[in-house]
Amino acid sequence: MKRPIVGILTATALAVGAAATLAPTASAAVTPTCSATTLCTWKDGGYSGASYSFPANKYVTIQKNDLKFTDGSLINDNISSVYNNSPMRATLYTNSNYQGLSWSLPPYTGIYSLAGVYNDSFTSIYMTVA
Ligand SMILES: [Ca+2]
Repeated sequence: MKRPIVGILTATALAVGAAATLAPTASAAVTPTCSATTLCTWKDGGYSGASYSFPANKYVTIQKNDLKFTDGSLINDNISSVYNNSPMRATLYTNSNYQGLSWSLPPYTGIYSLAGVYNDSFTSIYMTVA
């Protein structure tokens, strides 16, 4: 009788692990280096690697602007961590023109490491008064 029970528990643990892997990791504990009143983006997870800071007073379609990180690589479909160091709300979208899947960041919050469908996928960003 023990074997079936162990089997069920293992399957449940694996399902929880898979779900956690797909969700972005929000982190309030780590505050990155990010200029005031900007939305900072990084090529790599952990607020590391090449970066780019968007002024927190406009919306941006990354793809159309051909914006690049500090190392010259395209920002489009390449953001792996982001921090909103501004009093505005920032919503990032996987498609241009603020469409597709989205992730909304309240003021002064970030995503330490994007994962799953959100990693290397953002193409437009819209910022509004929080
Ligand atoms: Ca990346």
